[in-house]
Amino acid sequence: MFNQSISGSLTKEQIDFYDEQGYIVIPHLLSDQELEPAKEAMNQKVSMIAEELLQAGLISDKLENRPFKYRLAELFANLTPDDFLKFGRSWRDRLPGYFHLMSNSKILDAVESLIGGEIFSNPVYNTRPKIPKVAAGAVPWHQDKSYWPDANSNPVITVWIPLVDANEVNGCLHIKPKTHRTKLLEWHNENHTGTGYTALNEDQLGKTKTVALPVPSGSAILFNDRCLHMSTPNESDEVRWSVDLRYQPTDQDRMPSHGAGFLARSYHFPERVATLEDWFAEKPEHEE
Ligand SMILES: O=C(O)CCC(=O)C(=O)O
Repeated sequence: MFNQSISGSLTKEQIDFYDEQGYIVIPHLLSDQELEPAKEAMNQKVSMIAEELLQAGLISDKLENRPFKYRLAELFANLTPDDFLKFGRSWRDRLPGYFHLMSNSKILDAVESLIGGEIFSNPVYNTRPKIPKVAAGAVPWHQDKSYWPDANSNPVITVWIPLVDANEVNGCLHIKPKTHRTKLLEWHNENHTGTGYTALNEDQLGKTKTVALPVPSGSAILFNDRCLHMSTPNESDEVRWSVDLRYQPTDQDRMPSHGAGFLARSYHFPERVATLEDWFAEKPEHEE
């Protein structure tokens, strides 16, 4: 039941779960229609990659009519992991579809329940095309904060959204509940996939049981940046498409060394909420 004293869209039960466990799953938060602009951005990049592979003589067919779920996997089916990694293990393009997704009111409503209504969209957002047989798709155990250890920003909330059904075959997210109150653990950079992901050793993971989080497309998993998480390899024949977006209160370190984030929601200064044009110009706020 809607609780008048809580702003945003989460129920008290959901907020309590998040506070206690360090994460919350919101099944089917976004519809296919709401995911479409981001999918369009991903398709645009895939077409660019296909063109480059064709020009380089690595493929003979751009597979233009293959479905979103399969095309990128099939383009690289006979190529090497290095061929794939040339395009990056994750992507952070400034395409309109990503801005629209990061500004989606259903996402912001959920985040508002956890951090209030003055919301800054953190510069660290990723599109992850996890393709079969590329080891770099599997992300080792880590805390997101290991990527910004010196940032004075708290809390940073990751919103992880798959654009296909994510499951244990294609490499869904796994989490260690209740680890969000741990300190930042000493990490190392793994050295076998060519990605340099930050990683923790087995003996740093503690006794907390791992929870696998298979979720349908458009669901959201929100978690705190100290929460231990990882994802497994993609053993399917499809691409496990996902995005990870991040939000924090506006009065925190905006982490400019990671790029330009933007004011996504403000009740105090609604006129300062960034527009698409501001975002393209890397202006965190609208200035008029
Ligand atoms: O998408 C994945 O497989 C891993 C995501 C992740 O580690 C993150 O969002 O921090």
